[in-house]
Amino acid sequence: MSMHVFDLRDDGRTPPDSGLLEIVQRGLRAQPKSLPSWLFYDERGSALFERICEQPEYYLTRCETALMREHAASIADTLGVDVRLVEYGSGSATKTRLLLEHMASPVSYVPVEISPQPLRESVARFAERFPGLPVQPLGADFTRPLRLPIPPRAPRRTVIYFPGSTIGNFATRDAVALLRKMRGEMGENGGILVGADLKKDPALIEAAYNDAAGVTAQFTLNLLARLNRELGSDFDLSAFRHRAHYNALAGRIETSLVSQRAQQVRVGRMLAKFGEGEPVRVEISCKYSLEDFAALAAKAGLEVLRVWMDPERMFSVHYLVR
Ligand code: AVI
Repeated sequence: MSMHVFDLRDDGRTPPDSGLLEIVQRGLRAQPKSLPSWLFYDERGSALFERICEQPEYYLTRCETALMREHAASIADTLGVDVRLVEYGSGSATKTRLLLEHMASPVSYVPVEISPQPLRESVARFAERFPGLPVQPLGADFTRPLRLPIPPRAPRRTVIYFPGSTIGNFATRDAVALLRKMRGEMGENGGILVGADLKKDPALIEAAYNDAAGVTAQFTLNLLARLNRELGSDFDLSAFRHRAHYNALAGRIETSLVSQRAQQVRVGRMLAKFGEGEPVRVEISCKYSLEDFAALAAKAGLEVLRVWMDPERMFSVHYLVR
């Protein structure tokens, strides 16, 4: 089990302890080249991600919010009373608010977030909206084992909320390891409420990652700007292009930065060579059928107790139990 948790450190989603330079050099030495997707989320990258969520092609946020508007009462009813709600991430304002509004006597709300500023904002937001609700922020990387704060009173159950299809950014083996870790944290009687994007017309999926306004392309390229700033590397941003392609066989979007010409880039003392058209993989976004997701959960020793979908059946939220 702890082996699996440590495996998560190489999954492309998990911020490391070891030096950034080392991680980047290792990724650029690999064949094919790849860089971890957590590198997207510096201040500008996080702001760009917010803008992605507003793009008309990026249906995920719109559909998950519609789902929560439609089903929050039923979801809250399924979770039951006296729940401690632990959210992986810093309180996706609308969705979490909708859920908490319908929950009967929640014991506490525990947002888990590695970046201090979003965590502070989340606490302020929820304290204002739910004055009677104990908010117990936890500054931590949710992919690592967590020590949850002692709740103000004994909860009937702990529910881990993981919205937004972030589970899809983990390869299967790492997603299973993460679900297994959650299974331990929720305890015997607990549950996991997790958002997952559904398989659908590949054209719709591809459009979501190739918005016409080019925000996703900016988001992807910002990764190189971040490396230039933080490592002093000399990536020429105009010599790389964003590419997001739906691999129907694997059921996932594969996002790469593609070198537009043969070039060399200095990264620390390393001179990284890129061929013309050579891709650097920076993200995967897995899409599931309901059966796929149930099979994934089963690998982690979990079963789907209930599933909800938005009216267009684009997005799903699953309630998993032991
Ligand atoms: C955070 N995650 C669920 C997003 C996704 O859809 O995979 C990240 C993203 N990458 C490009 N657009 C959005």
